[in-house]
Amino acid sequence: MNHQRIEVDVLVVGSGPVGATFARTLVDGGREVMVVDAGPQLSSRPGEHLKNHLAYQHSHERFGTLIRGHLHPLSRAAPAAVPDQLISLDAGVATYAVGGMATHWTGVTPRHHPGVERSDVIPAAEWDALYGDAEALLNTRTDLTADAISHQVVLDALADEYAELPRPYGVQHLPMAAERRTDNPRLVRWTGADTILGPLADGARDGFVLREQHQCTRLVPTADGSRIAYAEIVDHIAWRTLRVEATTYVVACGAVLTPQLLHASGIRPPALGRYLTEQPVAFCQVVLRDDLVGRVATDPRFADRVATHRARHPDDVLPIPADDFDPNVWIPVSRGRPWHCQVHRDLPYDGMVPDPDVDERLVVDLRWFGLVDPRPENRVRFSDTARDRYDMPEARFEFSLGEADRVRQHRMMADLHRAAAALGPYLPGSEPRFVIPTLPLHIAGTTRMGSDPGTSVVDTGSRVWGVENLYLGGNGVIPTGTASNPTLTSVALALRAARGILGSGRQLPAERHAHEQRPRTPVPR
Ligand code: KBG
Repeated sequence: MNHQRIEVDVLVVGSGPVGATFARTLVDGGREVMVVDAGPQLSSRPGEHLKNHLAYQHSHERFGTLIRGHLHPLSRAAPAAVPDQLISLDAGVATYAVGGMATHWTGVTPRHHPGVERSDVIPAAEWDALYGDAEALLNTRTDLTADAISHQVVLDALADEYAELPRPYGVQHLPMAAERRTDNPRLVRWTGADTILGPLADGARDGFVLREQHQCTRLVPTADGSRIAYAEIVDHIAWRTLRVEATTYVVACGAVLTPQLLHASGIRPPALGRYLTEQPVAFCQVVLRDDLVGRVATDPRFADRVATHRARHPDDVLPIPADDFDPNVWIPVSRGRPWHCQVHRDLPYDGMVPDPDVDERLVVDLRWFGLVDPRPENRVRFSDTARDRYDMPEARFEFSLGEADRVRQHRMMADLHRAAAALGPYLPGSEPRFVIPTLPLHIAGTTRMGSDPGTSVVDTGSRVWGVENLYLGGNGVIPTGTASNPTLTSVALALRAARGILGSGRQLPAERHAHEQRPRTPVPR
């Protein structure tokens, strides 16, 4: 293996939505950025959502099969003597790919509830502005399926059932980072890291380079530990190591791989890997009730579409066109309801076999995500001896629910039953259950933000305590227990951190001095 030394302005490790947010913001602000990702680039436009390909647009099964191969186990599962029935965190998974998990995510991007989920280390007004900017970057919108027939049927039935919920916490459209194509509204363009990168993804801007299959294995601190001196990067394509010297380092490679890299680098603040949270998922599928389906035929909102469908398919007993979109309906977290309710068709869970006798147009998926309290004893631990497939410290999870967590999950399950009853009978084999192995993949808290270095890893600007040029991003930074999908919040926090980097005099005087004195090695594209 040969070696090469490279100097860059900012090194970003990880090219998922959060790494892309840092890159875009910093390049827009005049910094030069090199992004590295251990995984391969799977699309010609870097970091594109794989569901944008026609083959996967309309088959949850086929897409599920594809992405299962993209979920790499992080640890050898150590089965518990008495398995928990509500959640299991024996083995986590990570996506190694340019674009990270946004190559296959569902794009569900709700704001976190101000009192129940959101951290108060950031002022409320600032949260609102950050969320607005993050939504714009992710192209989050609520109109993806707003006009679909089954969406409106489900929305109306649940709105009737939950009539007591006050605005803005009632039944509503699910915010999704995805948009119907204008050239062909049958197709959806799902947001990927490429969406966030914008012109950077088209190679249309100087000052940006993205390197696939470049794995950062170590950040090497200066002798006093106050700064990162350089990063060691294994280039798996040319089989060489790079010594990358940057003025600023950002690590955003997921809630497990980010603390793993810090651990491998000997940067081990007391809270690293601790306060881990994950969301238990209560799940079931129902078959839409006959009376709800029957009303479609007489509903004036659907008259044209039903008539066209009947003319084309006179033998079809259902009034719903085959190309109607699945529902995407949301009941947000609110006080007294600390769970996120998502009615959304998605990949089948382990062991689920579709029943060919049930018409897919009638199947509705209900996923309720629960909140668990952050506790220091819930953690990912990294080995100093065992190595994973990427030759990094092997991860092991120590995670259990507290008593309050359990009570909350059972209340959530009762609520799932209530919602299901408003929509129809359970699909046989998909009666309500907690999903095991746990699959929202919303691990958070492992590099948490805070104002106390004893109980957090980064400060409120996402900078690692005591290391002046090292910033972290991703769900690991979220310090609170949450029930809603975390990506929007992580992107919001990344925006704040990147703006902080830009605003902090761009570079500290010592940095600028060192930086200016070194001859710049141009980074080859
Ligand atoms: O349904 C999805 C959901 O949208 C999500 O964010 C999570 O990652 O996985 C769920 C599947 O259980």
